[in-house]
Amino acid sequence: MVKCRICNADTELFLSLGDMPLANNFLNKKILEKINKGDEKEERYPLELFFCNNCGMVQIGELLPPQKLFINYIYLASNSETIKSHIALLVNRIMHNYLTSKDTMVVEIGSNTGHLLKLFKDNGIKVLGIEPAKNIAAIANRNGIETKSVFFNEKTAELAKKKHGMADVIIGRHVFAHIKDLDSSIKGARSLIGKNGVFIIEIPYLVDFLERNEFDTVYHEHLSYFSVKTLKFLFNKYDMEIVDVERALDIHGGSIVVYIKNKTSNAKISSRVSELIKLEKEKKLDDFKTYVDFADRVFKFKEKILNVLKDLKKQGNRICGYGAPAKSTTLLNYCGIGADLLDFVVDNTPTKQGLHLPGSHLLVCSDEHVLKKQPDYFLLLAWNFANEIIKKESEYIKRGGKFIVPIPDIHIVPS
Ligand code: DWN
Repeated sequence: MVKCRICNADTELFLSLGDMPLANNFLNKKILEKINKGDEKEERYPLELFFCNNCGMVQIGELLPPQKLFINYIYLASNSETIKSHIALLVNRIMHNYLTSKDTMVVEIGSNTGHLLKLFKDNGIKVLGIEPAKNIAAIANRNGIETKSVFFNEKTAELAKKKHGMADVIIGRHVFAHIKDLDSSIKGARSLIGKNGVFIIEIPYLVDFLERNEFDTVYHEHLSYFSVKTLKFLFNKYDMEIVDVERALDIHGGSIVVYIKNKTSNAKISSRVSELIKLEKEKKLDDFKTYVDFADRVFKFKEKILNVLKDLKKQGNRICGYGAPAKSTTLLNYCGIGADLLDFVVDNTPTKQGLHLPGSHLLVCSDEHVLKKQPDYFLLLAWNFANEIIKKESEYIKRGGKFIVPIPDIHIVPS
């Protein structure tokens, strides 16, 4: 029985995606040869989703050691226009609403290459990055963004406070759902922001996850899948409260930006908090049947996408994958999509090019191959950037190319 990570009640299994490789564990040629010869085995772990009827928490069952997942990380913060404009807006909003004086400090958890902190630093604000991936922290420090290569927890928060003082803002974008030791991290944030600081987390939103059938965003890095109601319950245990929340509908499949303060701050609570909790009730997020229906749609998706791809292949079309996101590992491996259907994938991340995807072992090529190879179809694995990518690849489309967009519903662009 899997116990709830927040309230320790029994949870119920509603989706099993099978034994899955680690989403960002891309393989180099040498390792792939060893695996193909049988000299090495590719790690796979059960990937299952559970629901807690008591507090509404949705979580995976297999909690792997963070050291295994994040010490040497391949994901470079997105260089997409969609994310860049979102971050610029978010930083402006934070500076306007929460950073009243110049003599302030912003700490980012999971700061990656320091791209977000740079925006604060360029405005004269003291910044500190916390990034456990040593390879990525090194890039941030080379970029002049002071970054500690540690996991954020109560201990490292105290060290940061001793050395740099209190933080007016702690921000974590798409990292809170990855945290295994929630207790220590929340206690660390509570202590570091003190009475008047704010803890800001941006996370995928459970309403969007369910409504848009985003099953492929389930992988071992993503331990938790939060509603506002569950977050409110969680932070209340630490005498903290959600003072505001904003939806970011086109970010990573639909996210929420949640602003949390210590209750001692007596901050005004935005009505947006209760409005989203009401929306979650209307969407029946407290009803197990909602999750069973979601799982049913996932089963049906697998059959549908395979039929679409097999029919196109039978008609003689060449199909490749577009984007090598972590979620492509779940989608391709759960649906059994491999070299029989896709020739290769393209991706504009230098650290991924030349490597092979986990499980499917498809080769990741640079996006110069889009026009060089001009396949008849691309399966858009980075569907969360569909608008941006389809706009960018106008020449490919002009030459007759088409995109199969799998999520939220399978459709072909241009139709
Ligand atoms: O939570 C996480 C999310 C936020 O980011 C992390 N666990 C890991 C990562 O997940 P992901 O790999 O699914 O993230 P992205 O940003 O959705 O990945 C998009 C992929 O597509 C990247 O590898 C870059 C690539 N891409 C591309 O090749 N051409 C993206 C764009 C916009 C493009 O034009």
